[in-house]
Amino acid sequence: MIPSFAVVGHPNKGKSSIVATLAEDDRIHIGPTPGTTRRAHHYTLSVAGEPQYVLVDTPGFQRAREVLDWLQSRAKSASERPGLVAEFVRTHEGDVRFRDECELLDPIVAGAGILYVVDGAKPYGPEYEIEMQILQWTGQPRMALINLIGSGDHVDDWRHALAQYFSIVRVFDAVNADFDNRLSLLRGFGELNEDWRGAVDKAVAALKTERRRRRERSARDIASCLIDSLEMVQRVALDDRQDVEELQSRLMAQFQDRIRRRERRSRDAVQSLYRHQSLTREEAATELLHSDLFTGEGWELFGLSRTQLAISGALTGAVAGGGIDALLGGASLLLGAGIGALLGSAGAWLGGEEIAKVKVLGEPLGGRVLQVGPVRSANFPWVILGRAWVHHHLVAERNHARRESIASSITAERHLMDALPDELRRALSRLLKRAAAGGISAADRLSLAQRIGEMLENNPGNTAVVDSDVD
Ligand SMILES: Nc1nc2c(ncn2[C@@H]2O[C@H](COP(=O)(O)OP(=O)(O)OP(=O)(O)O)[C@@H](O)[C@H]2O)c(=O)[nH]1
Ligand SMILES: [Mg+2]
Repeated sequence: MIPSFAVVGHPNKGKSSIVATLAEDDRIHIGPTPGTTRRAHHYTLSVAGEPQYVLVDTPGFQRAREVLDWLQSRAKSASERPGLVAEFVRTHEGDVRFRDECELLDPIVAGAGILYVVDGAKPYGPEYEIEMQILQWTGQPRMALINLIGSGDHVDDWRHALAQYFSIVRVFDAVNADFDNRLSLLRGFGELNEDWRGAVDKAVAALKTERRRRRERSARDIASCLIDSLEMVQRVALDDRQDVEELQSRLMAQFQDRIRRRERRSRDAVQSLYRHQSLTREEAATELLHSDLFTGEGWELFGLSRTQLAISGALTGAVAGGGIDALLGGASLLLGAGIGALLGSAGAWLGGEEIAKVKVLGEPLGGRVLQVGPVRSANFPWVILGRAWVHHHLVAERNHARRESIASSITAERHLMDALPDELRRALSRLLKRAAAGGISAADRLSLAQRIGEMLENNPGNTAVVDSDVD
């Protein structure tokens, strides 16, 4: 049997937030008003289809005093107490006055461990003692979690009070806890009861493996997105009556949209690997990372600096492709106009290099085709990579109790990619050049995914300030 833990306490202390974090479930209802959770719900955390532990979200205590009076009026010896709690639940099932108490005590009576949640930002008060006594009477293994909602600090008082009723007392930030905090809390569950230790150790190991797997799969997906974006072309048949310039802007817009969509698909894939599906839905209409893929600002932030581009040798080839490839003389003059404006300032610091070539291709049967792409700007793959890196970081570190949308701002350094370890940047550079040349080999594709995996292990926040903040 896998261990289960009932998360209990006063209303509005962050119980559901803790469940959301530990069960990796961002659909759990969390709200600012007491009484958000009305019924007990079981959430199983599974890794690769295998259940590891169960968390039970419960409503808060409403009539603790009456419950304790009922228990105390019947108990003659300590040995009877757990049985009496069970009897309380049995006799009050269906009694609306004690619905919340029955909901929260029922899983404990059934064998769940207790996680008692308090808010360490608010002062300790004797009313909590009644709840703690009831929990003590259940006789189940129990841990207290001091959550901090707000800025007050009464943690010491709480510790003194809680230590009398709980074998383990921990401070746990339900909303900001990172992966290591979570693992450390889980290990604590194993200390509560010998019988659970094996299962808890297994869960910790499974979560670590899963995290590595998610990173590797994200890297594979980002590599595919990168290759698809580098290989993308958009074509349209050209006839003599059409306004070529108008057609050309439309084609360029469509082309950019397709790359944006491909990038968004990759974002969704990464978010779903980390079980942030609700976030995906929320974000569908808006750009996750504020700057658009094709604006100069984004290129300044996410790509490589000109110096690094030059050092890595990425500039050659890209610069060589300077003009518009005109296969059909006259038309190329028309096509040449306005491309810089279309592309904004994206390549400005590369001397006005265009992102993608626009070509007019002659067709064997006499028709003509206007083609845009593939993208040949040297910094383009780095910008895609930089954006994916920041996004992955925000998602991987994100807690499932967080409800605001993802936003990122990078304020310190520019040229995020300059911060990569030299060896890794050089390796990536080699692979990106081969990808840009088209027809990347299976072996190179694999190496690219591996190298991107290495990149994801680094924290982009080490060199630049990355915030995940309320919009
Ligand atoms: N800043 C901050 N807010 C938190 C934290 N934990 C919970 N909250 C907020 O506190 C409120 C209550 O959180 P819930 O998780 O719904 O609390 P609950 O104990 O399940 O509440 P009920 O179901 O109503 O008993 C929500 O607005 C949360 O966003 C925290 O660690 N930090
Ligand atoms: Mg709740």
